[in-house]
Amino acid sequence: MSGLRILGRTSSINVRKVLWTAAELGLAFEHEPEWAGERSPRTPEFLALNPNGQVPVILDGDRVLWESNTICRYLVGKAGRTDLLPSEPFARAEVEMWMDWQASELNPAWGGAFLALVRKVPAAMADPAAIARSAEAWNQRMLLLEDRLARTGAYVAGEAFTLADIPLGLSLQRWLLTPIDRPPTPALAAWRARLQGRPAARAAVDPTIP
Ligand SMILES: N[C@@H](CCC(=O)N[C@@H](CS)C(=O)NCC(=O)O)C(=O)O
Repeated sequence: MSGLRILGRTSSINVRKVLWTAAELGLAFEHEPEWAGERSPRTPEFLALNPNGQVPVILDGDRVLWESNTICRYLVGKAGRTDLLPSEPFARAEVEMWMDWQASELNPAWGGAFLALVRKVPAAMADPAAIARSAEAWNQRMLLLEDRLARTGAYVAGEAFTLADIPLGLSLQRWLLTPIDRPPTPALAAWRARLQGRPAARAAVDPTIP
């Protein structure tokens, strides 16, 4: 089959990274939101695409990729959009640094609080101390991001919008829509307004989905 297919439910923040990136690039694609929704990603059919049994997965023709940040970098690279992911090694590494930070430091911090308070997973809801610890760790990392945005005064990697703004912008939305006590974050609020002004973000991102 030719064409780009994006597999995965829209409630997944990792799927939304890919949808937003595709919108920024103006790509034509087919979205299959039933995966990890009404269709299990643990079937042999899906596991043949991604042995982790997770979304997102993309098929670009008959070529398959998984890992959301990698998919976003691939799509941007294929489109030749060096404004979103620079070719100069240091500038590129700065963008990738913040993308990796989202995946490896920020994302694990919200686990307990998000699963309990938004997903309402019973095992997570049963441990209030773990929820409080997660909320505290999450807030601490969001304050680090607040400090970064206060310094750049614009976007995560500097004056211009880059690929780093996509995973982190979605992470900010998740934080704001999770019922925890949050410290004031004026630089994040100003950045969110800038992101929400982007036509691709308005088209691809439902601002009510945590
Ligand atoms: N590191 C992976 C994580 C993917 C992931 O955690 N996907 C979740 C949804 S956000 C998933 O598919 N969970 C299995 C399920 O919902 O059945 C990525 O960034 O793509």
